[in-house]
Amino acid sequence: MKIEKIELREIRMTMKTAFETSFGVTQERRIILVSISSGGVTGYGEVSCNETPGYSYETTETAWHILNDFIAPNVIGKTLEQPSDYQALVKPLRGHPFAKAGLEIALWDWFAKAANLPLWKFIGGTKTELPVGLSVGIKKSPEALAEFVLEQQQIGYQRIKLKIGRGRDLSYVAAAREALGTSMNLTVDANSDYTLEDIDILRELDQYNLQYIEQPLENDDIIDHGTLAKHLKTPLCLDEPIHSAADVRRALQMGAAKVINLKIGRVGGHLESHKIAAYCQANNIALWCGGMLESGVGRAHNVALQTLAAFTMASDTAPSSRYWHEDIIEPEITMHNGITKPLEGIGIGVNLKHDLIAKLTTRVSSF
Ligand code: OSB
Ligand code: MG
Repeated sequence: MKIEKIELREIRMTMKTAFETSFGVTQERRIILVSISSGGVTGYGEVSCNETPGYSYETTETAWHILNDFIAPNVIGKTLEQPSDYQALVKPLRGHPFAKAGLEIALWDWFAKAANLPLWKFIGGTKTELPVGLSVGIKKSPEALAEFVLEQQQIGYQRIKLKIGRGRDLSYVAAAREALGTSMNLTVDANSDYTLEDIDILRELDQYNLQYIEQPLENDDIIDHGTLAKHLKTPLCLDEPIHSAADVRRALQMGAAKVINLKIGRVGGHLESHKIAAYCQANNIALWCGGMLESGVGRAHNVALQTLAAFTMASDTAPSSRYWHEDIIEPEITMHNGITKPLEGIGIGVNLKHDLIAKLTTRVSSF
């Protein structure tokens, strides 16, 4: 295919409720939608980094800069035989995986549509029942958290992950565990709020029978997580420092993680995601797909990815209605009894609501 047209479009979407993590509060999302057209077929992607450099150094603004000034001008007019040909075009650009992924995943959607296949089948997915976990932002008090997670458990989520931070940890986890009972899959995500000096607090978490503790230490660390793991019974899960299959290999070598949270944007797209999935499967590392408060476009890509057999734990693909009054896709992502199913339409399997998207648009750049 020859890339005839690329469109970058920033939209603003207001979340139903604010989402608080150890690095900040999100209420309004700024999302870049990427579309690629060729031969009458259009593929769609989304840049899923945050607005502020709290989770990653990338922001909506840096991704706009990288895509608009470097990636799109270099990719327009090029001919690709397969989605992986894109890698050679972005190789000279260091870092910025979320920006790179926005366009890369649109290419996968295009190639799947051109092959007349749903994306999940195009990438070799086989799972048809995908367990859904919920990521719960930090709440005002342990009591408020306990009440909220109980409601969510009744909705059917198969795993509940609590965002924690220093000073907002043990009493919250204790209250949630008490409310949910002993058998519910419960996890915590610290988004890098602790250091090795907090080892005593982190050891206290062992008593709550957590499925894993996600990213307690620095965002680019693998080595200290290996040290910490020796002091804990609870398995560790890495999120922020994993950008490639090679990073997963390093984590395994350091004993730093038994579980990996894979986010398509953080690793630069589908191709690296598939390599990580294959590596985890071959090495018995538990794997699940994380969320970045995406619109339905990003979530549809996440759903397709999780159909790979390597995904062994519930993923953060909550239904559209959890975050949005109205999502930008139809059909919306739904969940029944804690399960979401792969989308059977071709490509990402959803249509974009172009009228709604036009109303949410703040800027457009066309190539
Ligand atoms: O650590 O998983 C995280 C959102 C923004 C930044 C980091 C994270 C998150 C989430 C969102 O947990 C979960 C979701 O999209 O459902
Ligand atoms: Mg995380």
